[in-house]
Amino acid sequence: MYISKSFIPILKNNPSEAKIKSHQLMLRVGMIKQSSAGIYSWLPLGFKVMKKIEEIVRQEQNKIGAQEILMPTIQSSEIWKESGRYEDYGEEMLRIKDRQNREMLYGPTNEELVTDIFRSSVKSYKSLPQLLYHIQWKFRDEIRPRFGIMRCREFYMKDAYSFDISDKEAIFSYNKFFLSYLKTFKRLDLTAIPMAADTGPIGGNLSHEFIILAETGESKIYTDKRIFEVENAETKLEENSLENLRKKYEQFYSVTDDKFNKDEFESKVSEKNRLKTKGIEVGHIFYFGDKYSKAMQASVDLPGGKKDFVKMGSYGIGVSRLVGAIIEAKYDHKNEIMKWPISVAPYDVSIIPMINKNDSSALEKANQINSQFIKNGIDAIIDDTDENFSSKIKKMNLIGAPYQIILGKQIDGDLLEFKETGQEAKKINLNQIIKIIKEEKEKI
Ligand code: P5A
Repeated sequence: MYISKSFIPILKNNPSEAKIKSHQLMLRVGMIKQSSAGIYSWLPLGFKVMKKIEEIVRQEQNKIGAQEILMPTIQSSEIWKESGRYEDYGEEMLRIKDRQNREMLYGPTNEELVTDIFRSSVKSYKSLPQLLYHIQWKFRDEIRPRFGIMRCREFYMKDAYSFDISDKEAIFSYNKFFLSYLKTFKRLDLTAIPMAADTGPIGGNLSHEFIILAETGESKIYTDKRIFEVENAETKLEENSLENLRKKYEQFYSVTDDKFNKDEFESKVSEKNRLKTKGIEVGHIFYFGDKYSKAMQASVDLPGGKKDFVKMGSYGIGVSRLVGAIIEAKYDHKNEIMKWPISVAPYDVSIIPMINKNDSSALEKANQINSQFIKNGIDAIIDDTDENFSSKIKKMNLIGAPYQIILGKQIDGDLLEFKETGQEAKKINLNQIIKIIKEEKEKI
């Protein structure tokens, strides 16, 4: 793709209204455009990254046996009245009336709607467990939307729901999501720490937030540093293995603000291991038993003829928030360089030829390289403009493809100036470059 033909509306300077890096960068390189307070359009660069994140989230949901559905954004108030949350949800819920004067709403979450779907078709314990998820826009009329897509009103969420016959089985489902979340965030090159959290308006008594450390995050966290060393590589999708994994994390004190207790923190964590910092909540999982199934009469036949309400949990990932969270985690402030993890990068590599009016040989070389890249499934962006070289490099450093090829005035035979964005350049040939990039992509 030529930069001159792409829809990447780059700003010369950082927009003054943006307070944190992710918001600044996303506006600066034209990943998003605000349409009204807390509501954004996603432009090609931002949309590409978000879709790649979505796909990784989807693959990891499918791996634990969750099935994808798609529920609508607009819901009827009736089911929310059944659960009792229509009043409770308050002003964060965007309420709408249709032409028949029926009360509708833009879904802030889907516990009610999925319970309604479940109860109308599943009648027997034999069909359990069921794990259903969808990836859909949500609307929450936040009082103070801020930091761009980090806390906005319309946002893209993966929300999953589990239905089980007993508490024991339901905790098994909960733990599957627990593992799946660790794996998902790892593929995004993020270290997300599960922390005991409050359940808020979703309800229940077991909940973990998945937090990535960032000074600009909105969640205050208190944790034992040793939690960062917990490994999950050996965990199997079996009840005991998953239970052990959760215990490995839970042995270390690690909570968000709402659960914080100073005495407990100081008695459980030695001074050298105490970490009090801030983070970004990228995922949140809940177990709430029969809170919704009882209120909405979602029961199944048990062996022996009795009936019982199904035990449910719900599991959210902020897919759109993750775009900003990755920037907060990866942006190099000192050198003003963004380097996206290759798993979600908008382009794999940028090609930066030096072009002037009477010499287009570097651009021709860029085209030749790109045709080899296309054959090898490598997605490149070429700066085909005749801007000065240093501003071209600055621009590509912000766009953040993880690799760069610099084509200066002289090209040294087969050797090309190739670098990992932000690192030292080295001279290697095109086949070696293709090999490096392909190997990195295969690791995704
Ligand atoms: C779990 C799935 C729920 O809504 N119901 C369905 C449960 N949980 S949650 O914690 O409230 O949200 C899940 C994740 O969505 C992201 N998120 C947001 N992203 C951007 N702007 C917002 N205003 C916003 N609110 C929530 C977070 O990543 C959160 O973990």
